[in-house]
Amino acid sequence: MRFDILTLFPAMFQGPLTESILKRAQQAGKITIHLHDIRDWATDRHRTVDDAPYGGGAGMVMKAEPLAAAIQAVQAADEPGGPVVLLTPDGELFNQSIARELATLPRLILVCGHYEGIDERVRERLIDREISIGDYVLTGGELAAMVVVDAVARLVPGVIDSESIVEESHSDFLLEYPHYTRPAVWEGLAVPSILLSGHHGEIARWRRSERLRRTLARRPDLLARAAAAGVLTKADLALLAEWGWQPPGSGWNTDGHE
Ligand code: 4G0
Repeated sequence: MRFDILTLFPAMFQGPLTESILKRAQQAGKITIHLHDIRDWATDRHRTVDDAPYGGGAGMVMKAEPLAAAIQAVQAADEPGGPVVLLTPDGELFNQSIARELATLPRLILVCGHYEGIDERVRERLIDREISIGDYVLTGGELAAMVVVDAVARLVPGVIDSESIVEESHSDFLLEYPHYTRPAVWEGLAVPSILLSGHHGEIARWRRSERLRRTLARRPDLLARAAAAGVLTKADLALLAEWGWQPPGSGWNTDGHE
């Protein structure tokens, strides 16, 4: 898969993209990441990329011409084309299912906005999709683009061990069970004895109940989705009922009224 990143600060990407798994994936030819400095498409002496907003107000807006020229040049530079995605707090909330969808594409073109955003006409004409990594504002789209590249790249076949992808948190709405490695006792804290027992059936049941316990405590919203998706077994539901949890919206009102 090919990633193109349009940014005013290409140097910000040295680090996250040149270390560890993303580095290996690039060396192995599973992914390529192409950085493009939007300022290279500015035409005036000062290489201007932003300007004051029409109508007044705080901050600056990314100018249409350099940004549009950059997007069009990068899109045309190679086959196949790919969707042009703007990272913005106004976008659709990024999640694992969007990451899976994007990982099926041959190419993704990511645009990192700065200042108060980009000229609306570029958004209208050239942006295919707008993604937000969460409900907070960053100084630019770069960190958001890195998050998207990382989450998508690891799903590209051959980038990481495929077993870790199926088993991971969020693929089946339950949080992960707790993990332990040696030593068996650290600072007086023992590893749960079941994990040292060698009883594989009991270990699997313990891990399942820990996943349910954690999801109930931290993300009851996910538990409701797991129930709705039908991924909870009778044993799961019995355990959850012991803890006082009932699938929401399952119908009967038990408060004695209506
Ligand atoms: C475009 C993404 C880009 C518009 C980018 C800001 C947070 C995210 C930027 C704006 C970003 C995110 C309208 C402020 C750059 N901040 N949550 N900052 N506006 O994904």
